[in-house]
Amino acid sequence: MRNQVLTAIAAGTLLLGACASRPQPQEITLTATTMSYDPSAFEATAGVPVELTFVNEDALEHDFSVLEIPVESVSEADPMSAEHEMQMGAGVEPVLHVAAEPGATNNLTFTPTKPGTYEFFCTVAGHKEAGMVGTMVVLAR
Ligand SMILES: [Cu+2]
Repeated sequence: MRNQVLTAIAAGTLLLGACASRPQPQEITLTATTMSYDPSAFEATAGVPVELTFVNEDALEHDFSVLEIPVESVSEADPMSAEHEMQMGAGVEPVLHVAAEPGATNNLTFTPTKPGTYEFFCTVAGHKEAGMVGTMVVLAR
């Protein structure tokens, strides 16, 4: 009897341990204002899903793009943003991209897999040059 109780406790502890090791998504809200991002820098953790909420408070269309970054499980809530005009060289496709119309909000979920410092920017013509650029720091888990 006593052994059965101990076995049950041990199994319960194992289950708790399994739950604790699954990473909770990191929720990040990034706001586009007049030709800038707020915040202009944020941190993420490698191997932990990022749920990015992109809020456009400006009167112009904006996006959040990262050209090169090792990621997995990328999904964009509103695929309309894939169709918006990106002012990039032919054949250049950012790994991460989410756009929002003026006053709109869009979402992007992704899991960065490699620690490092990555630049994000707006692909609309002239916006990066006007200051729509920021830094995402991916920390080791
Ligand atoms: Cu922009």
